[in-house]
Amino acid sequence: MSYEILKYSIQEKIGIIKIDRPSALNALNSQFFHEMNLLLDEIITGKDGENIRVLVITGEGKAFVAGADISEMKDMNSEQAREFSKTGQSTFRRLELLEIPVIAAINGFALGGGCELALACDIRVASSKAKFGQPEVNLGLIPGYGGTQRLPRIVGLGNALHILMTGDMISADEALRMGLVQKVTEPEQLMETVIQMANKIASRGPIAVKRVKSVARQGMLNTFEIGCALEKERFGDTFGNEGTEGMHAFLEKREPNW
Ligand code: CO8
Repeated sequence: MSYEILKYSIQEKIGIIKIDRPSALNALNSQFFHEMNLLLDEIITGKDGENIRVLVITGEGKAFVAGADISEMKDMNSEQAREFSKTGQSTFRRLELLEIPVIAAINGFALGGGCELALACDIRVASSKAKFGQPEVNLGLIPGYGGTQRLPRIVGLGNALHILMTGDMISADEALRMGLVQKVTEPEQLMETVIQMANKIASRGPIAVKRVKSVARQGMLNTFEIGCALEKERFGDTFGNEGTEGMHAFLEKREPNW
């Protein structure tokens, strides 16, 4: 399927989504959400037999995403705004719940809905030129795609409220210091670094990788005891299949046959 805003390519086991609307700094409009949901359907069903192991999301030009599309939102009433928020929230939740890991390769501005998109990814790698922020309060708005909920969980309440209440942008290095991103690279090395990371993850036990994601994410939403009970179950599941093969391969000094 061809899309207007999203460019999708596959490099071996890595799917790469590029948001390609640089004239509006990749601002998120209804068309984006429509295409993203179609693409997620394709990825989940493994259409055309393409079973990717890691998904990467990046942006074209000087922005990752500079926010929700202000031109589209400016004349909405409350009901329409709630609908737009619901669409964004459910799309980002689908992304977050994908079984495979999702890495955000943040090439530039990640503001408002763009920062929220990055927050819904599992790992964030930023170009040193990237800038982060939740500038909604500058417009008299609040985040609507999960930012008020994910940001405090990722950077802690104080850091999150500072970002959410001032509307200020922070640099990639500040984002790294507070754990908002996991790595910062020179701009020209961003994609190479992310693809290398994705390839490394793709070379690990594919079922194990999916399981660490789901157990860690479910554990964050539950008590420690529930998380540990889930871990024990999934740990046990790895025996008799991928885990057994991985351990045998190690002892036999050969590559595992996943
Ligand atoms: N929406 C629509 N268009 C945008 C957006 C946006 N978020 N950001 C930039 N653009 C457009 C500009 O209007 C401009 O268009 P044109 O060339 O036609 O004038 C073009 O992109 C280039 O932008 P600039 O000329 O402003 O580029 P600069 O390099 O000078 O500045 C900035 C870059 C600092 C990123 C600046 O563009 C900016 O401040 N953008 C807005 C950032 C922002 O406020 N984002 C938050 C939006 S609100 C939001 O995301 C809420 C999410 C939850 C929604 C819930 C649903 C209801």
